[in-house]
Amino acid sequence: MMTLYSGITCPFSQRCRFVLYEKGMDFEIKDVDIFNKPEDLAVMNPYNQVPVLVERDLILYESNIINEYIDERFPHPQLMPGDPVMRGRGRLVLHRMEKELFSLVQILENSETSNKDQVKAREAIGNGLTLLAPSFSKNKYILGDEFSMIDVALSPLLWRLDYYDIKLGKTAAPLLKYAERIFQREAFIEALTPAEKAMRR
Ligand SMILES: N[C@@H](CCC(=O)N[C@@H](CS)C(=O)NCC(=O)O)C(=O)O
Repeated sequence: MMTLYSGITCPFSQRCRFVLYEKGMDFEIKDVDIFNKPEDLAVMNPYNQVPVLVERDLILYESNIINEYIDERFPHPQLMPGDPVMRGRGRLVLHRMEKELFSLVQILENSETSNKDQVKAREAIGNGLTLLAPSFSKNKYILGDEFSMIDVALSPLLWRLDYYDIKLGKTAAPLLKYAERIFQREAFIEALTPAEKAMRR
C-alpha cells in the first residue's frame, strides 16, 4: 500500500491527496506537522519537505513526480494525457506553473520571507491568474475538454485565493467558474483536510 506523508495545509501535499482520491485505491495518509517534522522526513527527502510517497522500497518526493508515478501505477482514470503531443504540452504547462506561480506560493507559505516579498508575490500571482482567466471562456479545463493532472496541480492555489489574500482583475470570472467546477469534484472534497476546509467558508 502507498503511504503519503502530507502537510495538513500544504498546497503541494494537497495535489497528491487529490490524485490518490481520484484513483480510488487503498492508501494511507500520514499527517506531518511541518513545524515539528519527524526525523525520518530528512532521510526520505533530502529537502526535508512534504509531500513524500512511500511504496515498499520506493521513496518519492516532489508533488508532480509523485503524481505522475501514481498515475502510471494506477492508470484509471488516466490524468496525464494519453497522446504524447498533449502530454508534452501538459508537462510544459506544469513546468511553467511551478516557475511562474508556485515559486511565488512558496514565498507565501514561508513565514520567514519579508512582508515586501509577500506583497510582491501576491500581486504577481493575481496578475498571472488574471491573464490565464480568458482561456476558461472557451475551455472547460486547462488542456481543453478533459480534466487532467494540470488541473490538479493548479487547484490548491485556487482554493487558497482568499486565504492568501490574492486579488484578481475584473476579467477573472471564467477562472473562478472553472475553480468551482474543480472544487465540486468528489475526490477534491475528500482530499481536503479539516484545516483546508476552514480556509474557505
Ligand atoms: N516543490 C515541492 C515543494 C514542497 C514544499 O514546499 N513543501 C513545504 C510545505 S507546503 C514543506 O515541506 N516545507 C517545510 C520546509 O521546507 O522546511 C513539491 O512540489 O513537492
